Amino acid sequence: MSGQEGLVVALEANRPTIQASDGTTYLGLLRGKLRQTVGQVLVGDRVRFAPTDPGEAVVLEVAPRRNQLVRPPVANVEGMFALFSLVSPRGNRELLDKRLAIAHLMDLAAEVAITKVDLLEDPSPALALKAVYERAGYRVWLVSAVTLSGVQAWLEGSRRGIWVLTGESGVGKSSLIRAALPEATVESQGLSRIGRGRQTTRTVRLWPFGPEAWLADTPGFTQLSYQVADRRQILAAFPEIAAVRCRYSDCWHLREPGCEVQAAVAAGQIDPVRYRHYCQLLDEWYQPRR
Ligand SMILES: Nc1nc2c(ncn2[C@@H]2O[C@H](COP(=O)(O)OP(=O)(O)OP(=O)(O)O)[C@@H](O)[C@H]2O)c(=O)[nH]1
Ligand SMILES: [Mg+2]
Ligand SMILES: [Zn+2]
Repeated sequence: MSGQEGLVVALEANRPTIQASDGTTYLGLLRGKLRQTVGQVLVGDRVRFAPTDPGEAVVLEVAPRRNQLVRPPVANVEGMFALFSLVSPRGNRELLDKRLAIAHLMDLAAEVAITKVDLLEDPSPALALKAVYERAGYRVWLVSAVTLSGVQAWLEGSRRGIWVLTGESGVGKSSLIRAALPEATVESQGLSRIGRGRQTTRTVRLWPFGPEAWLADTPGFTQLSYQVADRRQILAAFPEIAAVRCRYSDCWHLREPGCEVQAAVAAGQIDPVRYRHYCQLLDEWYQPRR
């Protein structure tokens, strides 16, 4: 098929902004026939398009999606940065563990970033938290969008594809993007400041952060429920718990006597908060097929 290939980097009033591989952007139009077959285009869609008027293009084809998040609406997501702050406002560990579990269930790579470390008088709680998530198998970064400490190291983590920044409103997603990618400054502020006191992000937008790598600034990652038909999926989503060889092969590690996981929690080898969230999600997200 003719046309050029591009990536949908933004969507406003249902019109995609398409970026071609040479960096040129076009405001795209989806004709009725294509809209009937693919429905909506999403940020993250790979499309084939044909330029029409200067700066404008018509979408010819939308490539099949690897995956698709609903809230925020982004397609073809490769990984998730779960942002967490210990202060201003203090984050909720349950939401952090839910985000990481959802990443696993959706087959996304995941890393943790502890934000606003400039506000910590004592760094030890942040270091302790870092150790917990590293033991669980995640890369963990300590960053500040104010002093820029840790930002360069975080950026150099060599990743490909589309990565979403997730975390509660106010955790510092947009600030981290602005700190890491100064070229994102003007536009992201423009988008989020119109007529509002708070700078809450309202639209999804992709920013290049490496060769073939994109960061998505999204409004708060609100989809925090999930359903599994097999409880083993929940166990697998807590890698440090799944790694323990229990004496019973079919142990759920709840209250079974002699369970090695419970022993590891008691001995401080598994974080009790993570363990509690595992038990909770085993209940909350399990939906037996009828
Ligand atoms: N001291 C300090 N303040 C920060 C840091 N990062 C963000 N902030 C502040 O925290 C507030 C919220 O930051 P945002 O970047 O808008 O948060 P967000 O996650 O994008 O929030 P939503 O768009 O509402 O989801 C702003 O007032 C920032 O200035 C940081 O590293 N250090
Ligand atoms: Mg924001
Ligand atoms: Zn067990």
